Amino acid sequence: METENINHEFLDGVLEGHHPDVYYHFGVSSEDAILDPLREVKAIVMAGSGGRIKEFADFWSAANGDSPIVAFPKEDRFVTRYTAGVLFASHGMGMPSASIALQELMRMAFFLKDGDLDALDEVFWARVGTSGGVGLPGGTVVLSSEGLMADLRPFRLLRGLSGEYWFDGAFPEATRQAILDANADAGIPLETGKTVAGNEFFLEQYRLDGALRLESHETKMTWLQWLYDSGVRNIEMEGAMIAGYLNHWGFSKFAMICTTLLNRLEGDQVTASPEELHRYSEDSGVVLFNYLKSSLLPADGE
Ligand code: R2B
Ligand code: URA
Repeated sequence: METENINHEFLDGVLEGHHPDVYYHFGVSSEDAILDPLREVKAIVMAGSGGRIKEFADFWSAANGDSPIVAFPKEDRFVTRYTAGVLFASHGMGMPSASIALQELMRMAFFLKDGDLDALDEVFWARVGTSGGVGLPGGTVVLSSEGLMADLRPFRLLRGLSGEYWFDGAFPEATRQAILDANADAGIPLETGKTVAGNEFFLEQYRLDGALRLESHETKMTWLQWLYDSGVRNIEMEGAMIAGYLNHWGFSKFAMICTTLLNRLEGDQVTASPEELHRYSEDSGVVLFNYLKSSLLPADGE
């Protein structure tokens, strides 16, 4: 872990009892007993939608002998469930929303692990989501090797007085390989590649079907081809920030698992049927759970 990048000035005071930490958008604080069982957390799984979080938690509870599910009371921003060592939390759409969820989850993880950096580094983080494929058909699950912004540079934020804050978008190779290994027999089309996070579903993803249209067919195809030639295989809206923040604290186990809903080289509109969308979404969950089972559940016979 990169301890110098952790906000000890604020977070150590929580551990020392000087002040609580209020995870405002999750509706809980470090003083709430609801967090007690979460001290055992081994994985934190994020997804865009709250519905998905509830389905994931139900599945993981059933896979663990109907393990009890803890639900945070506030659900108007993010939906959260904890069961059998895994904290599932929604993050909404886009980096401004997901960064709020992630910063509060990182603070919560620090508190839950009592500031023990070795224990913290054992926690596996994942975002499971949807994306537009770049040269891949709908229904392909992409494991991200790197998260970049639309200009193929890493995530950055405005630093009002002096330029920008920059982050490292790499996803750890060993975790990616472990997920691939856990899914070798899954029968799900799995690819690895770079992922672009757009700040906008339409304009920063060069769609021509938005209310605003600022690109032509030629500029769109030039951008998409540049992405493809640079090793990008899908486009979504959070990964560059998520990798950047987790790298900033120095976590070593995290991944992004996103299914493609369409091939952006062939179009802009998501025309897959509800049944296809459901299957695509299930597949990315299967890839996650195969890994969680291989890494968190005791092997047969133990
Ligand atoms: C993928 O899908 C959402 C937009 O439809 C967004 O959250 C993302 O990254
Ligand atoms: N999510 C995105 O951000 N882009 C797509 O094309 C599909 C899903």
